[in-house]
Parts: sequence; C-alpha cells; structure tokens
Amino acid sequence: MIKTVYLSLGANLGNRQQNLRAAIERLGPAGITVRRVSSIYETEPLDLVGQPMFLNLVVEAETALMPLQLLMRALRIERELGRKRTVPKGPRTIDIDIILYGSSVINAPELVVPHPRLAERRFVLEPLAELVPDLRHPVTRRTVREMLAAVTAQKVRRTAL
Ligand code: PH2
Ligand code: MG
Ligand code: MG
Repeated sequence: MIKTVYLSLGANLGNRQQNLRAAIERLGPAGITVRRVSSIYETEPLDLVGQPMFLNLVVEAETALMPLQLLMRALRIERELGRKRTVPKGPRTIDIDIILYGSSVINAPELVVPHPRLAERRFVLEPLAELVPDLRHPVTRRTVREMLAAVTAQKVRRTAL
C-alpha cells in the first residue's frame, strides 16, 4: 500500500540549507518519493533555547515503506549527513521526523505518529499549512489550519531560499 507521508526536516548546524537539500535528494533513492516541498522557514529554537536558529521545512512524499522501515531510512540519511547525537533536542546538522503517515495512528516504543508535539510546533505547522491546510489530525480531528491558529508564539519567518 502506498501512503502519503509528511516529514519535518530541520537543521541548525553547518550549511543549514545545503543539509536540507542533501537530505531531500536522498529521500527518493531511499524509497521515499518526494511530491512537494514547502518553503524554508527560519525558526527560533524550541525546547532547548540558546542554540542556533533553525531552518525548517516540510516534505510531502509517497512511500510503500512500512512506518518503522521509513523511520530507519530517515535515521540512516541523518547519519550519512553527519548527524551526531549528543545533547537531546540540541543542535543538529539534520533532523528528519515523521509527522504523519497517511491517517495511521502508531504508538510503538520506537515511533509515535502523528508526531506527539505537532500541535505545539509552529516550525512544523507553518510549512505544513502551506501544503495541506485542511488536512485533519487523525486523532484530534483538528485541521492543520486550526492547530496553527491555536499554537503559541514562536518566531518563524518564511525565507526566500
Ligand atoms: N527541533 C527540536 C527541538 N527544537 N526548534 C526549532 N525551531 N526547529 C526544530 O526543528 C527543532 C526545535 C527537536 O527535534
Ligand atoms: Mg525533531
Ligand atoms: Mg528526530
């Protein structure tokens, strides 16, 4: 079964734009066919403050991979691009998170989908709303547009990159 999935990509170390581009280029060969890519947003760090500003975007893709396979491919691309896991939530060359996997709800020890912090994160909701404003969260049934209207302040700026 082919599923439409939404991935959140973020980078705040090295050449951030280049890291995002390199990750997107690796998705197709990994079995994750990119359909659309949002604008790039420059966003202030959440959770762990005092780290460099992020570039974030959202990718719409299609895949026949099962969720945990998809996760393994994403983590592999992160490693290939030099991601070192040191400080949790800390600075990273590239982060690839699964936001939505069709309308599936997954609660495995390794993977929770929809992403548990989706509704709190303007850096995900802004680019996601660009692609699918009317898409509904499979659990809360709220649309992306509604979640975005309710999210707390986080500085997020659409770039011309
Ligand atoms: N990722 C985090 C923690 N905080 N803040 C922004 N602005 N963008 C991110 O991608 C991000 C974050 C953990 O994955
Ligand atoms: Mg993340
Ligand atoms: Mg991650």
